[in-house]
Amino acid sequence: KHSAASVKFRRYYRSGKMSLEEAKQFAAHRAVDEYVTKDCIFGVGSGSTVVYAVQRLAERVETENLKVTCVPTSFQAKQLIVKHNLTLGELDTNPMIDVTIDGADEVDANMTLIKGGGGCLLQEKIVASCSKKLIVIADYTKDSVKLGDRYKKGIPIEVVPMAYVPIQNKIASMYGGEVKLRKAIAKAGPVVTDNGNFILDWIFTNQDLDWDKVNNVIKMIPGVVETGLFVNMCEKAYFGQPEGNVIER
Ligand code: ABF
Repeated sequence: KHSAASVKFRRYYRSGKMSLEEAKQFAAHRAVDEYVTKDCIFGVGSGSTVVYAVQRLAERVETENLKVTCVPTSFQAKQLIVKHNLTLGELDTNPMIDVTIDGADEVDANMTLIKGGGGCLLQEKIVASCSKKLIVIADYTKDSVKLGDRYKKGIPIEVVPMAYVPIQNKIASMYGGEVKLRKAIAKAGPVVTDNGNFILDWIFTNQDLDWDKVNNVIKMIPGVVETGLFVNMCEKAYFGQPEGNVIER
């Protein structure tokens, strides 16, 4: 039996009036308008939701004549900055970032994130760690209670290529689940990140792990470069909703 609200949503959704993309756009615009209020150093995340944030930022820079320097978190982010004629910066010259807006694959009740579905987690975490605030923007499908409720592709882990097999074995033996080498779509070869590393996706089974502890243990395995677990890093998350509103937490 479907609730009245979900019947309404289905009809609304089927009407084509409201797409997932619009939900992302609502969240992105809200975040930029709330957190970019003056000249600043701005961290640009990766993924599809951030595209709407950069579009909004470019509009605001133009109309309000804002001085914003944008630090990318991936080749894709860099291209986005250049495409919108925004000022490109980097950590060498801008090691302290005022606010970073980025996407996520899942956000749990404690604001722990899974990131890296797009393979950009290393630079995303570095830039986030240099930012006074990390703001996450997403559509409603990312808003979970526990990690793994919705996102089933596992926690991405960036590793040095020569060590991927022993790391796979160690994670599986410590925590169970399945640890897969991420393959490039339609090709036999592995995905290689902007940093020349491989990605392992750890499909975990136990959703009640202490993710802060897990993150630290996995990071200590020689050959692990970074994990897609962002623990205690996210200041606020905006989730675009099918009805066009935005839930923030
Ligand atoms: C990036 O955006 C990644 O960390 C994450 O996997 C991805 C989410 O992509 P999208 O915004 O397209 O859902 O930040």
